[in-house]
Amino acid sequence: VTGGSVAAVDLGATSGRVILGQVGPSTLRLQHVARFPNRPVAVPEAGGVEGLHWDILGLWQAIGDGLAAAGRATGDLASIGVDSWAVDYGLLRQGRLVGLPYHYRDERTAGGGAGAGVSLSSLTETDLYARTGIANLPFNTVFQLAADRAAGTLDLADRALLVPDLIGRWLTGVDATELTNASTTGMLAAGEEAWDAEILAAAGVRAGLFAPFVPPGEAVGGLLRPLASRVGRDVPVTAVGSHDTASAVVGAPLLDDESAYLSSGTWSLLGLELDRPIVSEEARLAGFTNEGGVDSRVRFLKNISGLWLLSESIRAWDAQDAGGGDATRTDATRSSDLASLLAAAADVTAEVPVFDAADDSFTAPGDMPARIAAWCTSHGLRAPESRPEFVRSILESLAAAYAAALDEASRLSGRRIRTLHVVGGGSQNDLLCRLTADRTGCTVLVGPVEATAIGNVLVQARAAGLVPRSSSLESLRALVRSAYPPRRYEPSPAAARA
Ligand code: LFR
Repeated sequence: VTGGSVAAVDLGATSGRVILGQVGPSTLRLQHVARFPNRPVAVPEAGGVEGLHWDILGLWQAIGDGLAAAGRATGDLASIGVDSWAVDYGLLRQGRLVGLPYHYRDERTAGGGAGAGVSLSSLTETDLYARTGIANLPFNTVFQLAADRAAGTLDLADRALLVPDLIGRWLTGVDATELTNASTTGMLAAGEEAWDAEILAAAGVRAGLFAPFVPPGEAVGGLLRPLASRVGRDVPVTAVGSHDTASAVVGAPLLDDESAYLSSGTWSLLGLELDRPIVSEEARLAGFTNEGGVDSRVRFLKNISGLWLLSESIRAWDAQDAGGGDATRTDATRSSDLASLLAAAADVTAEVPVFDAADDSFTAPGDMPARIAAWCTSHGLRAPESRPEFVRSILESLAAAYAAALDEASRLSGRRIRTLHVVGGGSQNDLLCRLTADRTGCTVLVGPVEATAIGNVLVQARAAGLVPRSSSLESLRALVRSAYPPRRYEPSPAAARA
């Protein structure tokens, strides 16, 4: 075991990256070799928008360039792995894309899901949860496929590939369905590595539409010719936790059973790593999901909105300012620059409303401050007034949602939780970390920021033998902890957990 390099392709909410990981038994170093925008494309039609789609071909080109750069940056590239967000997919017929892959924030499934809009014959929300353990989010693949069926496009397809698997096909020529991401379709039997035949039938999905499963750590195939020569050698593509959150949980340096994780970015994914799913009605009502993790662990977590609330608010304010804005505001309250907004939010002393950050009404792109204000008004709360108040209200609401979700996770699993590991881009938000420690009463251990890329890198490194192939997730996390010692926030004395 002598170490070497692997390349992680990570397609995130605003950008895609190719990151080299240098890994050895006691080494873990990342080097960014390419960064490119990942902007969903709103395709217009008369009177509105046809749909919100992936810019999949633009990304593919950028990934090829990034991998070529990775090949130039190192002489010993041992593997490539791809991750992205969950649930989205491409439909193909005889290898050709049937239409543009949809982005899950497209409104075609808004307000949908079992029991509303999209029906899966006689399967109720309770049935679906008991069978899959997957929370009923309107954009789950199963509901998106139902929308495709209604539009007639599903019938055209002979193959569906989740986005990282679609990239995998273009890299290697091999179709596979990576298991952690497959769990987010809402069609896998809970705790098993098999489709639920009844759900497939109810959704009108033919057995065989999806490719055979591949677990994280297994080889997908070798690079196809033109790309292999650009990269400089025939590098194997390895399945990783291709659901970005699955990779982030690998990269979260959890210490023990009293540790929870919060993957903080566009979304806040807060939960526990378990050996077995919890599919009780109570867990369903609390909004918890049981996604597939690396090494067959279960990611028992809740989807809470995240810094999306803030980034969409800033987008709305920028648009207002470009249109002339409100001349009566002082400079500090007019700013839409993140750093100054956060500084001003830290100084807010007025009481701000706490709204339900997990509410579906905040999922689609739009005027977030207006939606937050509407939520507050319809729940009898005074809406925030200034921009700093909105920002403070968003961060307080996120922290409050984390505290509530931690209590639920603890109650449902019977575990006591003392430590919350915050990883991902949102972990850089100092005010949010502070509010999180105070509202949860937990010790908050922060970092690494790049947990997703690290999880992607480590699963490949283990498969390639750059660290012992027998390494447990615990020993991979020990490597993370020593390479990226976490920053610590303690709750203020009045807030500490009893
Ligand atoms: C985070 C994430 C979440 C998933 C959401 C939509 O990036 O993958 O885990 O629920 O995006 O796919």
